[in-house]
Amino acid sequence: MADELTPETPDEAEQPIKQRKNGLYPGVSDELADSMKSGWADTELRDLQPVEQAPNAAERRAALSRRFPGERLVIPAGNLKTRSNDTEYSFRAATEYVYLTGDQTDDSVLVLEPRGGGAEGAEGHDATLYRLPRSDRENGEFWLDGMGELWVGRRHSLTEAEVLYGLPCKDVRELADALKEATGPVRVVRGHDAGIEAALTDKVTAERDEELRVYLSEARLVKDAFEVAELQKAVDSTVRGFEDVVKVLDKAEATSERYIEGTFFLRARVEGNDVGYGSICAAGPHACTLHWVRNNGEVRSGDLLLLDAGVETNSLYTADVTRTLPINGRYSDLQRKIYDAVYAAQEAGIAAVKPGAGFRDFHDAAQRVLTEHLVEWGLVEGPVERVLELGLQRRWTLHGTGHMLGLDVHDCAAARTESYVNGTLEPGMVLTVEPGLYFQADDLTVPEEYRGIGVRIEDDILVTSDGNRNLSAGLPRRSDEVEEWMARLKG
Ligand SMILES: [Mn+2]
Repeated sequence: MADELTPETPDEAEQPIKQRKNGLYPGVSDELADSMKSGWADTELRDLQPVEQAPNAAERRAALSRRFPGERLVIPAGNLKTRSNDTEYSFRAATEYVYLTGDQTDDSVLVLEPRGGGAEGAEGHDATLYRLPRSDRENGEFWLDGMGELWVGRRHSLTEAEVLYGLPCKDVRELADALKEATGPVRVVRGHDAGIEAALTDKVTAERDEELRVYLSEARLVKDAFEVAELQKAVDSTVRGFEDVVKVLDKAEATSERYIEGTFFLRARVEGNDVGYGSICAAGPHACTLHWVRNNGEVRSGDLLLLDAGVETNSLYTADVTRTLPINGRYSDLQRKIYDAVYAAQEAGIAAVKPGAGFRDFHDAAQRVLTEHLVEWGLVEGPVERVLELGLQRRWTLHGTGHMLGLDVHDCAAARTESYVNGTLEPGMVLTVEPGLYFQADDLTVPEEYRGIGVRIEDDILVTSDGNRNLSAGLPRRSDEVEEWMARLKG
């Protein structure tokens, strides 16, 4: 083994790709190779405690086990993705894997094995976490392999991971072969680990795998106490990130929207894992581009800034908040008129969020208020009922009024229509309420002064037993309160 990894005469073609791609000098003497095998302290961590959400993850696995009795279930964390040449994007574990384990380690795979080989009468599953062990010092992989710990950082040993996640752990490098040999029904969460999927290619069907994905999406519709607390943390960091942005608007005016993106990102990286999605830092007419993430535009006094951004916590729960701010601290009359209409629509939407209400109700409530204003302003011919029936308001309202929020910003996206869009709100659901009005810069159907104005207000709302709680109430929403808040921050 050592000879293959430490050739005296470098033969590039014979070397593992990962070894070459980190640019390690391949000529390694036997003496150096021997030296690198020993002289390292024992660093095993022996006083670890389970991660906070380990009991929650165990309950989720138990529910999953009940839904798919007798079947082998394979849930990969995913692998690093190449950005360019030999650099990779920062890793973000698959939501399904995180939800069921509390772990975020790349190349790991959770497997639920039916007890008794799935035989009639056997109940439940045994869960195993397959993951990369610590790098071997004997064969040199820890410093000669691109995935070695010397390059990428220390990993938890399998024993440490067993304590952290409350699951037996095995070497993931044995998993593909084991899956190829295994018999019986099996399902895999697709789209995260091509190697694992290749090992299962003859044993799975798209339809059955989709049922697993749908189940794991619907299971996340109602959040537990840990998840609600994490979402509140994400929102609280996001509030601070918005305050950071207000304080540097003069610097953004001197540079570009990128200054806003960078400022918010700093808060996200210091207090959390990352931003939960690309920050939309849309000044002036860019506010009318719904997913404006180029963020390379000018920031001008007198324009609005639509900032749609969310911090993702270290446990990977994300906020999703939007404020539309006057860059100079004060809305113009027309900006305020449009802003106040969106605010009224959001108020109506939030009021419709309560247990037992339909998921569509808050959307309908907000759309009605927006439409009433559009008719009142003479932008579309009434009556309001006719406009709503034909959906004519959508030229300016553009998108749905909200979505579930959690580990994914658009959480539970694979849930069936009957359990989500046509479903009923329950305590523990967390969703956004985010109406908007957008007048495109080239929209000849509206008066010229409207053109290039876009307003969205978005908050993160928890359904409670008697109504709802606005998790992002820490950020002012009413136009006069936004102005006061900005004045205070700008000092
Ligand atoms: Mn949103």
